[in-house]
Amino acid sequence: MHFEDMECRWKKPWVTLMGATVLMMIQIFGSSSGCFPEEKRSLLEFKASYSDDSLLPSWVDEPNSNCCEWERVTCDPSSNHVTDLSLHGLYKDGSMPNHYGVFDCYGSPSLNSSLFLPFKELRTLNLSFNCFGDFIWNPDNRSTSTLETLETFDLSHNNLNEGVLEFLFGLTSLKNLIFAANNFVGLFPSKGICRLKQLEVLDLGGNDFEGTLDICLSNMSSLRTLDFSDNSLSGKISTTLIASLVSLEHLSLYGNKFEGVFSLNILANLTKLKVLQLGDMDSRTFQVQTEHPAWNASFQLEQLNLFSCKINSPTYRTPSFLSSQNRLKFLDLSKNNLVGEFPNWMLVNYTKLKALYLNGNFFTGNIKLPCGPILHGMDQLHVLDISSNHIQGKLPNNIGFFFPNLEYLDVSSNMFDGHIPASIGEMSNLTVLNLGNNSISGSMPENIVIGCTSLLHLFIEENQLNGTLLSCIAKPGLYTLSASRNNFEGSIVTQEKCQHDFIFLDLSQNNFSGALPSCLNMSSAKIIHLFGNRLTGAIPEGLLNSRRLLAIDLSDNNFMGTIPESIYDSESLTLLLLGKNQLQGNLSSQICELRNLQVLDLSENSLTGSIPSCLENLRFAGRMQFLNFPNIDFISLIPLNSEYDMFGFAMYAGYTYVQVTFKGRPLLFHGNIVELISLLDLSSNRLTGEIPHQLGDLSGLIALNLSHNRLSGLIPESFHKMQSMESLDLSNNHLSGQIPIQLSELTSLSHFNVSYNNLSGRVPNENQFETFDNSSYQGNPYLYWDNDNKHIPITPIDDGKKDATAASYVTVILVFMAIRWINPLQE
Ligand SMILES: *[C@@H]1O[C@H](CO)[C@@H](O)[C@H](O)[C@H]1NC(C)=O
Ligand SMILES: *[C@@H]1O[C@H](CO)[C@@H](O)[C@H](O)[C@H]1NC(C)=O
Ligand SMILES: *[C@@H]1O[C@H](CO)[C@@H](O)[C@H](O)[C@H]1NC(C)=O
Ligand SMILES: *[C@@H]1O[C@H](CO)[C@@H](O)[C@H](O)[C@H]1NC(C)=O
Ligand SMILES: *[C@@H]1O[C@H](CO)[C@@H](O)[C@H](O)[C@H]1NC(C)=O
Ligand SMILES: *[C@@H]1O[C@H](CO)[C@@H](O)[C@H](O)[C@H]1NC(C)=O
Ligand SMILES: *[C@@H]1O[C@H](CO)[C@@H](O)[C@H](O)[C@H]1NC(C)=O
Ligand SMILES: *[C@@H]1O[C@H](CO)[C@@H](O)[C@H](O)[C@H]1NC(C)=O
Ligand SMILES: *[C@@H]1O[C@H](CO)[C@@H](O)[C@H](O)[C@H]1NC(C)=O
Ligand SMILES: *[C@@H]1O[C@H](CO)[C@@H](O)[C@H](O)[C@H]1NC(C)=O
Ligand SMILES: *[C@@H]1O[C@H](CO)[C@@H](O)[C@H](O)[C@H]1NC(C)=O
Ligand SMILES: CC(=O)N[C@H]1CO[C@H](CO)[C@@H](O)[C@@H]1O
Repeated sequence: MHFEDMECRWKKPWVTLMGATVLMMIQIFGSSSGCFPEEKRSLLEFKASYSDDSLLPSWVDEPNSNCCEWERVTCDPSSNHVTDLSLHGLYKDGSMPNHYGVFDCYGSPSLNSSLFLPFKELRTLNLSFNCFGDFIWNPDNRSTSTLETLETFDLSHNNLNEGVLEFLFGLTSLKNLIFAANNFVGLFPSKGICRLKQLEVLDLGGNDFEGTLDICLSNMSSLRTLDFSDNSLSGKISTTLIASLVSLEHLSLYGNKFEGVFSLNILANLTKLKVLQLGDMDSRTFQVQTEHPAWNASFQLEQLNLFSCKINSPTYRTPSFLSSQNRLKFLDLSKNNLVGEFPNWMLVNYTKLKALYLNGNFFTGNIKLPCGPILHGMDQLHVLDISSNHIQGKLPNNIGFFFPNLEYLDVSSNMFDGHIPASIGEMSNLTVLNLGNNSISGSMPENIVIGCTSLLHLFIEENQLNGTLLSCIAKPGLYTLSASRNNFEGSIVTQEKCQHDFIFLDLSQNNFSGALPSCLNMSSAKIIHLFGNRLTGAIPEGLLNSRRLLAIDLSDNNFMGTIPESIYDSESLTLLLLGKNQLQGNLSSQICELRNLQVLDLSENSLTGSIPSCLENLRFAGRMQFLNFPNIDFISLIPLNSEYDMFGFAMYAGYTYVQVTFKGRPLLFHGNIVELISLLDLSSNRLTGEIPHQLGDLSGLIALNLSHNRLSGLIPESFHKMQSMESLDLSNNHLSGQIPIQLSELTSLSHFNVSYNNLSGRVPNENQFETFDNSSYQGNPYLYWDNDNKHIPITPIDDGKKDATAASYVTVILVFMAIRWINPLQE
């Protein structure tokens, strides 16, 4: 029988006859078995503050709807009062950072605290991850006993300011206060907070509080968790305070500006301590001392973070108390300059370890893993980072059997030699493998290509690997392949595998050869570096058909034919380097569609036609920083979201992106940031016609090289507007007329070359021009100087040398940065 039929039959006889009775019954049940009307009204008002109707569908404004049965609402079964509201993550974008790594809170509602005042028995209120920016409350209500039953209040991951803390005055039962990752600034509000003596959890991490860690906290004798990580607290960490918090299980103070020596002996009696995080202080003096005075730990840690703490300076010895900490699950001692033999014992004794970071130290010696009967050694370990040490020798052959569940392995920037162990192919959960910058030789084992089924990011650059890389490049699902500066050879791709998922592909400076198949399709790519190989044939349209392209470097190969049209759709393209090939055809004005170009190098080809005047529309923004690596950890350690675009953010934010915190989110970051200068190099082609005066509007351009072409006409006067110009090379053309006197306004100019043209008239000697010698002008017989003391007449001696100054500007400064967010595998 159909449900609707039943309902209809039920209604017909009863509604007319018993209408009054039914109404009465609804009223009776509404107050005894349903929820309280004022609580229900508040909830509906809360829902209404979101204009999103699809939100909280069970919360309906109907007389017989019991709000105790609504989603995210829990009531006390006997009193029918609401006790628990789990209203986290309601803002639709609030759970994922946006393109810029911050929570985009556009259009999020205000949080009206009055809505929660009617709840007489509310114990838990979770409003985290909601993007609340405004908190509305009435200060007159402070003294009235409101929410006096509230025990757990989670407002973390919103956009609120410190004004919210005043609201806490009335919350006398509060035990768990979790206000992490908001916009609280100013001095730590000890007056408010220290009244809450019964607090067990105090989490204000990821804000921007200043001042010292207030001693008044020592009155909180029940405190289990104290988290002030990622704020701006300074001064010495009060040892009296820490020693008095005898119930402490979790102490997080990393990412502040604390100063002075913090000696771990004061923790000796905190028997319950499980989590200790002190790393990454923005202060020159902060250091952690573990050996003096002598002490014995009465705790067994599960997490220890001492990232960048100058541990035991100046001896830099590995903390000895660690030998008894066998319950560790997470250990980060990275960036401490620790010396001595690599602590192989950690890989044996810490059987519960999930993540081990020992990178950025001076550990020496070899990696030794016990072999024999133990096949599966550390099967809990997911992350192992021992990069940037001085470790030598071979990677152990059994590494893949010993760490079968590794997801992240980074041994880069050591002195490893020998072959890549085939057993790495046993690590079927490995997503990131970084072997870069070692002395590893031999070929890429097929086992890895076949066995590492989860591999997304492979880094093997700067080694001595050889053989072909065909099957590796063809590996399905690989997002990152960084294999530059090896001795690989042979073809890159074949007809059999045309579709690739690469976001980052760097095969530069190897010995790859052959033509690329025309079927190639790399529609996800952001960065493609193939420079410095021996590739031939046409550049396939599909190599450059990704709309998301940011950087292309195909220079120094033997590519022929014309520049593929597909490239002109890549609106974000920042670097386009096709120099030193054999490209032909007219320089198309379509190039002007690449408005975001910062570096354009088409030099040393056979391009014809004239210079498009529309080039003035390009961005050429002076100096900027560019992330030359994908944010591998980001992609791998949080749920992969294909819409999430780290690059757009990193490109324009440069260093500031260090400050955009992901606030306690489990992120790690490694990146190479390249500083780029605006460069336009069209030299050594067959370009004809005049230099468009519109180029003068490229005021951010730092280097312009149009030399070795067939350009004629005048040097545009408008060039005096290129105020950032440091290098200008117009040599070896057919330019005539005078050198515009206005060019002497280019006060940053340090390299200037107009030699071998037909220029005439007076040579400017004002400002920078005083510093240029004859070599800038030779081969122009009709040029003369006012007072000819320092310049001898110019004789046309063509030594055939091509000026390389501008080219060397391309990528100047490599800044390596490693930023880490702590807690990646917190349970
Ligand atoms: C906040 O909620 C209270 C109680 O429902 C209401 O009276 C008040 O108008 C609201 N304030 C704002 C600014 O919406
Ligand atoms: C609040 O909700 C978030 C998101 O689900 C959760 O991570 C957090 O643990 C909750 N807070 C409390 C105190 O349970
Ligand atoms: C602890 O609380 C007591 C009683 O309220 C107060 O007298 C004392 O000053 C507090 N201690 C600190 C260190 O704030
Ligand atoms: C730890 O407890 C022992 C014994 O009670 C005591 O001697 C020592 O001073 C305490 N250490 C600290 C740092 O409080
Ligand atoms: C630490 O423990 C060892 C062995 O139990 C003991 O000999 C030593 O005196 C202790 N050190 C301190 C400072 O308590
Ligand atoms: C590692 O554990 C073994 C056996 O439990 C122990 O003998 C050894 O001292 C430990 N090594 C270190 C450095 O703590
Ligand atoms: C890989 O991960 C899955 C789930 O994430 C897990 O069940 C499995 O045990 C892990 N290890 C291996 C070797 O597959
Ligand atoms: C490569 O490793 C060496 C140490 O082995 C280090 O000095 C150098 O900075 C590393 N290079 C890069 C690019 O990381
Ligand atoms: C790779 O290099 C090794 C030496 O490291 C050499 O023995 C081997 O022949 C080379 N293989 C290829 C394919 O060039
Ligand atoms: C590159 O490969 C060719 C053969 O394809 C070989 O003749 C040449 O020596 C190789 N160059 C380098 C630098 O290994
Ligand atoms: C390239 O691949 C993308 C996505 O896989 C697809 O949408 C597109 O049609 C392909 N382009 C060509 C020319 O095959
Ligand atoms: C719940 C409660 O006490 N609300 C009071 C807050 O303050 C305003 C104005 O002072 C009162 O009108 C409310 O009753």
